[in-house]
Amino acid sequence: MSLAEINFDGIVGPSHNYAGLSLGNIASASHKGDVSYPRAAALQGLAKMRGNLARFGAQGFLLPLPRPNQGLLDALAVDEGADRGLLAAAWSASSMWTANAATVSPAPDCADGRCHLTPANLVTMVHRAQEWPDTKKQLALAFADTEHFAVHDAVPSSFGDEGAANHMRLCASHGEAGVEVFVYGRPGGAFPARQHEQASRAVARLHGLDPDRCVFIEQNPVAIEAGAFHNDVVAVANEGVIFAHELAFADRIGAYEAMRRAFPALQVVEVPDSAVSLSEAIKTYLFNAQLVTRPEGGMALVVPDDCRDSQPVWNWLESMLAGNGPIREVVPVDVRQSMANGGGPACLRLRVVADPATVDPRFLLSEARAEGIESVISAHWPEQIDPADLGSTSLAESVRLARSALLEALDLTELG
Ligand code: SUG
Repeated sequence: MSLAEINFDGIVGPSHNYAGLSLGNIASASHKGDVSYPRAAALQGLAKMRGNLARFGAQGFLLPLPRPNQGLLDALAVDEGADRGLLAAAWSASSMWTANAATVSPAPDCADGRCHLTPANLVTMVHRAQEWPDTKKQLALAFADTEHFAVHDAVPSSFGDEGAANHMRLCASHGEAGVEVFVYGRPGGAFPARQHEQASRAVARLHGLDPDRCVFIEQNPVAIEAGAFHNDVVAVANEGVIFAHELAFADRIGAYEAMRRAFPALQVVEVPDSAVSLSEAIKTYLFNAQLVTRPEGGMALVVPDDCRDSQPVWNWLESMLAGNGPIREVVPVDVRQSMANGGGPACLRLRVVADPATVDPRFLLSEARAEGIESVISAHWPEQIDPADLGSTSLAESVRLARSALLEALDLTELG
């Protein structure tokens, strides 16, 4: 068994649009009503995957879910008189943000020695709550090898769960047992706290994690209020390193102490609010970065290229690189179509530590498969969508055909 970290990126779906559906997500609200470019969005995502494959190793992907979702339209009896937001929900391509697909505990952390995956119920937002049954179907196919994987149902919907976006793992190296850090929000603020503590604790129990190797931390309500609707907007971890904003956690000192008690070798790379304000961090998505171990050693930070447009953020990154810290390289990527809906490089990927040989190869990217995906996107993804067009029969038809063409090209028609 050779365990590796595999990033499974969500392929941006053909119905990608800006409907302003996520309360508390500033980018989503501020782009409400804009024309979207699904083809460009999907090609941006694919370019990121290809770059990471060439540079850092194993790369996987998950497919867009069936949209528009007729089941949701029927369940809500959406008609001419219904709220446009409900119609748009059934068209949402939000499953592209696979950091919210599931919480993943690698095999070395779990009592039964298997890698456990729990799809996130995403109950706080109607457009996201529809995802998990189809996500589960896909995970059960990609990780069908039950000797190595266990795929659960989502936790009951009384408790909101947002998956890996509110979960970090600390370890000496990916294949060794780690400490899992769950970050939850406390309800009561202006914006919803989407991750509930009870959901985090249920996932830890479902996965059979050792309680001494789990840490539960409260998100800073100030960060949620400023637009950090998920913890991965203000913090990211890889192996022994956490890269976080000073205001990420409710009790900053207590949070690092709790992590250190469980994982003494923790290295904290913290950005002070005086260098990069919370609002600048949320605007540029500095922390919604992929922190990855380089094959040659040291870590790279894959950041949105929006970070280059911000003097304070870019200055901070340059001074970090000039120092002696664990992050040796910064790799800007263009994911602007996703960013305008509040999804940066880290939102677009789900990390799974596994032996690639135990994963269904149809979900693993190769250069040849990337070319196949690219030609389907170029041929079938709508060039643009005006949110006013959602509901159109002809657009629905082309969105469905586009997805079917992708399933066929990847030999995954059982997901139809
Ligand atoms: O759930 N945006 C997503 C962005 C998810 C980002 N994921 C992580 N941080 N891991 C969300 O808020 C916007 C859809 C719209 O407005 O049309 C949206 O769902």
